[in-house]
Amino acid sequence: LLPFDWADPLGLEEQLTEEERLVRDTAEAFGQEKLQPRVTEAFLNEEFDREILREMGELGLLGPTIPTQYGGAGLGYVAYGLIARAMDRVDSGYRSAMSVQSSLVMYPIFAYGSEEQRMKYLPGLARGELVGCFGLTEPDAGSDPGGMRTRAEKTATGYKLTGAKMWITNSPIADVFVIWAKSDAHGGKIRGFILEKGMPGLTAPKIRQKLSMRASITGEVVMDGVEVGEDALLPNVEGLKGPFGCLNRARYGIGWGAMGAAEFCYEAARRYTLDRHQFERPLASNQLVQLKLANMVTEIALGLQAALRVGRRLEAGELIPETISLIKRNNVGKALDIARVARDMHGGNGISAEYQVIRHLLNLETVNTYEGTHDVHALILGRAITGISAF
Ligand code: TGC
Ligand code: FAD
Repeated sequence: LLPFDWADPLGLEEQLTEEERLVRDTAEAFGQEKLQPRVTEAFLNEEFDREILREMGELGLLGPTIPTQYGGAGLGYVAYGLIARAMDRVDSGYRSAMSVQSSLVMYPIFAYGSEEQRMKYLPGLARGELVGCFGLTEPDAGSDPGGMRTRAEKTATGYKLTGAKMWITNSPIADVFVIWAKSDAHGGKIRGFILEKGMPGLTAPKIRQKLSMRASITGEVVMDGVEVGEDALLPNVEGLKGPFGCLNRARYGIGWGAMGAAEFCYEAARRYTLDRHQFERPLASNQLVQLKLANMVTEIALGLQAALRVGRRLEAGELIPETISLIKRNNVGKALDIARVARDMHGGNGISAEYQVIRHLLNLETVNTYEGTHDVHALILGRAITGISAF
């Protein structure tokens, strides 16, 4: 008989390659040594330190699946997932910064961009010298991005963009804006455009007073007749499959990331209930407490195995979007439950920033909503199961 490993019961470790373990160790060390010491203040003060992206870039954590000739690390999807998990273990806001830059900005420029666009933007984004953002959601088009109002009108030399995007991670500090708009010149179809900071008519005001994701910066993107050249158009994709192609990658990363946040909460609850005594014995000696820890470790172990399976399929070129919905929805939902129970197990201390579980809980409320809400992913699965669209 082998002993039970409370931190890794199904042996994720032995399913990873040597290279993946190395990437994981680098990302975890960066998270614990560089991000963990500053996260509580950042969250309390509602601040994102832009230098974090440069630090991630130096370690090769940005655009890790992008080929090396464009500045990426040329790694597989499991390595990318392990980076997301390490960032989320500290704060979902830091994973957001990484996943927007990697999957929602670098990926579309790599997959849909011209060679000139790739060479112009990808190396700077990979180094974290440039910050990117991804504008799909609008004030009146969230779960239904096909209802967007942003328009690109043809001009003599390119396009003029008018509209507003809402809830855009990193927009107030972004240098590069990947914007999705309905283009008159393409029969009203959705097309992607690359805008740059400083263009006349382009502003990105910060959204203040968030009570979730406070260590991540979020803003609007307002486009008041922003004129761009023909070279701003992403030439190789048309329609909603453009943004969804990026979202597949980011949602997959969230499947791993949510498990990192959940692992933090589970480990904190385990440590706390072993250390704290009530009724002259450790809290962990109570059946109710052990049941909660057993539920946590079960969901985390299963969630990680599911994320690994989807990652290996992606690496084999097998992209089944509904399986990504399955892990995004389930792993975030379970992480949210785990964070709430961990908060409860910490008693009064559980509401203090010092113990951190409530920060994860608050963040996971956003993670449950962005990149497709929990219920929208149920409807994506429902459509695949029944053949009937219930949106
Ligand atoms: P539907 O008719 O289903 O599809 C329209 C076209 O898109 C294609 N498609 C996909 N392609 C690739 N991957 C996928 N996962 C795809 N899903 C759909 C589809 O084949 C079709 O192509 P074509 O060629 O026939 O035109 O579209 P619908 O309008 O009925 O949409 C339904 C629904 C609900 C699934 C979709 O709108 C949806 O997923 N809504 C959720 C919106 C969302 O996820 N927004 C995310 C915004 S970005 C964000 O939150 C970033 S947070 C970043 C951070 O900080 O981490
Ligand atoms: P709505 O679509 O209005 O949904 C409200 C509620 O109605 C939800 O519970 C939803 O599940 C439910 N609902 C909607 N339609 C149906 C239906 N047909 N059947 C049943 N229930 C339904 N977007 C970007 O483009 N880029 C970003 O970088 C980005 N970053 C974000 C960062 C943060 C901090 C947050 C909070 C959001 C971010 N988003 C971003 C936006 C995010 O993707 C949207 O908030 C999300 O897609 C939901 O859209 P909505 O807020 O308009 O909610």
